[in-house]
Amino acid sequence: MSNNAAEQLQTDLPDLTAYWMPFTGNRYFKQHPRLITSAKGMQCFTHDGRALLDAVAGLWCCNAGHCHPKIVEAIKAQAEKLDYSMAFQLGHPTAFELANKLVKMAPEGIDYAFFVNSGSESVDTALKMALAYHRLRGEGTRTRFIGRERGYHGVGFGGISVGGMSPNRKMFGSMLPGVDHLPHTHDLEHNAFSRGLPTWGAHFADELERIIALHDPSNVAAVIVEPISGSAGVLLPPQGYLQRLREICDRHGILLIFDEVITAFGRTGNAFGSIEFGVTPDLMTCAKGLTSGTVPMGAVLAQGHIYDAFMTGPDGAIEFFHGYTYSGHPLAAAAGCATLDVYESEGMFDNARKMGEVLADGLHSLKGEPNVIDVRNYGLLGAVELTPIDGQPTARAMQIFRDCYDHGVIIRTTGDTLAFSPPLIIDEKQIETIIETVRRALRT
Ligand code: PXG
Ligand code: PLP
Repeated sequence: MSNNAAEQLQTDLPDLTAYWMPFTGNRYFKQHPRLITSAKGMQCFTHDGRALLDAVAGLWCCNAGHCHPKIVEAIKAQAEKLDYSMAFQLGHPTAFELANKLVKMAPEGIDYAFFVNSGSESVDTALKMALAYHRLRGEGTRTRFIGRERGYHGVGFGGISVGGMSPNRKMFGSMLPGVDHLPHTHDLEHNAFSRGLPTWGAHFADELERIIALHDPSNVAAVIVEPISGSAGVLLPPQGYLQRLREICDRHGILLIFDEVITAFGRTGNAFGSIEFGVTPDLMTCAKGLTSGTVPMGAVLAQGHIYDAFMTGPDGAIEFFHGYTYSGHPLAAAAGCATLDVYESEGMFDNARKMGEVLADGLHSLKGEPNVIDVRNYGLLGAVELTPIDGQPTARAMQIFRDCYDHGVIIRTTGDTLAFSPPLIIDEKQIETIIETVRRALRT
């Protein structure tokens, strides 16, 4: 593109003043705007006419690639037919269709889907379900939750309370009472550069016994963890760890909630992390890839015994006083149905598994590059951890992010970790481009 054309595009920028951007350095951004104006497949196109390879699938969500024609078509058709219908006491067919498709895809024993609009809402909904479940069964003293350090469960008050990301918590007072946290499972000394799940560290799960004993099991409602922590930098569960959490919860009548907002819909090479790891939670949250990021939507998936506990009052009475104006929104439901269909018809989970190996090879080949202190991978998820610059945490990773952006690749950073979670449609050549762009940036 000529300089003139690029300048022309620059002047087409909207006024950036009024929008208070989420999780963004607003002042820096508005001086150095990076706007995506269109996207297709693996690529995003910027306001100044550049094409970028998307190594994060938007924000871990566009699993089917951007603007998949079948998903776009389904949204258009739904918008023309039914824009919205009352979500409480009335229904519409597409939401039921999506719930059926979802529970078919979910692990054995998960039979019900409750719709929400985001991962954060799915977490708050699951926590409320857990509290009400125990109360309905006459165990109303079970009100405590156990989350995990470095867990990310969205930004609702429930989610930040059980979550373990300090910056997301520190400004917001005491949050939900009665929450405790497991230790995270990240250990560079024993597990640096593990390929796939680390073999060392299942004993981190035993901390749960200690925490439960401290509070007494009769006071504990649920344990919530991500099968793989995504947002904190792709922290993997040691082999056997999730199984041990399940066993301990079962022993004490405590519900296990898996937050699968990132790990669901092919990220691990399987439909859900819980299927991949062979551990079925009582409740499971999901969002993001449910509609491939096209229309906001999340869901809580529940085992039959949870749903059944609610279905006990008089006929016609509301069983769960909870829901959102846009629960099961027609456009989101149509997008979800089309998305689950293309995952299946185009073999995207299989591709994710296959390409996951290529991504793992590529990422682990970065061992030995300047400042690389760990590489982690599972399925189409990966992370490269860097030594922080003295006194300037996060600055090194931000430098790499900006360098990659300038050289045509969008990556994600969290702390001083680079994170990778590309659309499931990625091919070998695109993975190579990502790896070599990162390698170049690390050497700069
Ligand atoms: N749970 C998990 C496990 C998540 O990863 C949420 C809940 C919240 O979802 P919503 O849709 O409310 O954002 C998430 C979201 C990042 C990043 O940079 C991660 C998320 C969202 C935005 C950025 O790692 N995860
Ligand atoms: N605030 C007010 C005043 C409302 O009327 C509603 C919904 O009716 C909400 C918040 C919640 O909105 P939503 O259902 O979209 O979460």
